[in-house]
Amino acid sequence: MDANTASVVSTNIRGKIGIITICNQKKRNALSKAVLDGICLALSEFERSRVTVAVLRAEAGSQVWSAGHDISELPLHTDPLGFFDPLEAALRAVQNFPGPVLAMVEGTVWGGACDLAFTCDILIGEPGSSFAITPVKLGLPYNASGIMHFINRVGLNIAKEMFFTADPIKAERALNLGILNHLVPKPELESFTLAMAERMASHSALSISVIKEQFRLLTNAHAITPESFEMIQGMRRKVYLSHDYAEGIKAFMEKRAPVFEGN
Ligand code: LCV
Repeated sequence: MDANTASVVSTNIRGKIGIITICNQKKRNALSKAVLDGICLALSEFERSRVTVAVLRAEAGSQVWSAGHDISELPLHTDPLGFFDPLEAALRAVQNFPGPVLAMVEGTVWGGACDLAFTCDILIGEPGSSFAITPVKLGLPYNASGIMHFINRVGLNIAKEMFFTADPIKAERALNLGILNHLVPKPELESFTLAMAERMASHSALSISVIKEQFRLLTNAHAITPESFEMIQGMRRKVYLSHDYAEGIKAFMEKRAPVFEGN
């Protein structure tokens, strides 16, 4: 990891368990390219080091697990969530890591960080955890793979509510909806998460890796015609080239409410 990445992501290996900590609190752990590259590099390092279970967390005491994509790095006039973009690469790195990735969620989760947490295999939260997906606040066209992550995690109705309202889902409801696997008191969050990681690490990593890959293939298996794919891309292009998207980013940077005109 280069100095820039290492300044916002730290890693720690304890036997077969690898811990990735996002430490960018001054920007509320926003997912900058450096953070996202750090997550990818950490997972690659874990694989080389024969780590079989990963934990993704923020620093202890964080009020915000992650504020989502670093808005200052969102590109204008091009797809902001392209296949090779840092967030998408990190989401695939989590899915392709050959072992469970546990999201240890302390604090609130926003936007692309919600997609990142939902892409993890297990989510463990504390009473201050909440989850919000927020493209409509920026006028941003989320992408099909990301929408599928939400449908797979919470089902169609709740996924639509999350996307159309951008409202945070708080911890208790997140547990009831199956977003959280477990909701534990904040002081127990780390010990509970690491104990589960230890149990997973004590089992056959080979068996787990093949079962995890089958989960990925089965949940991603949605036939879509080339024409439908091209229609999705065309619709999304209209949005990311729109006034609304440019206005959404500008408003955030100017710390004011956006004025969307629907074009
Ligand atoms: C850059 C930030 C950010 C940030 N980027 O602290 O979902 S999608 O499709 O939209 C996707 C593209 C995506 O993920 O977009 C980002 C979605 N995220 C959000 O909408 C959350 C934006 N952030 C917030 O609402 C607040 O920052 C929360 C509620 C997370 C925390 O509020 P709090 O009052 O504790 P501040 O807002 O004062 O933020 C502290 C510093 O972090 C920066 C923010 O600009 C501020 O910087 P300055 O100190 O330089 O003013 N920051 C926060 N989030 N996503 N920068």
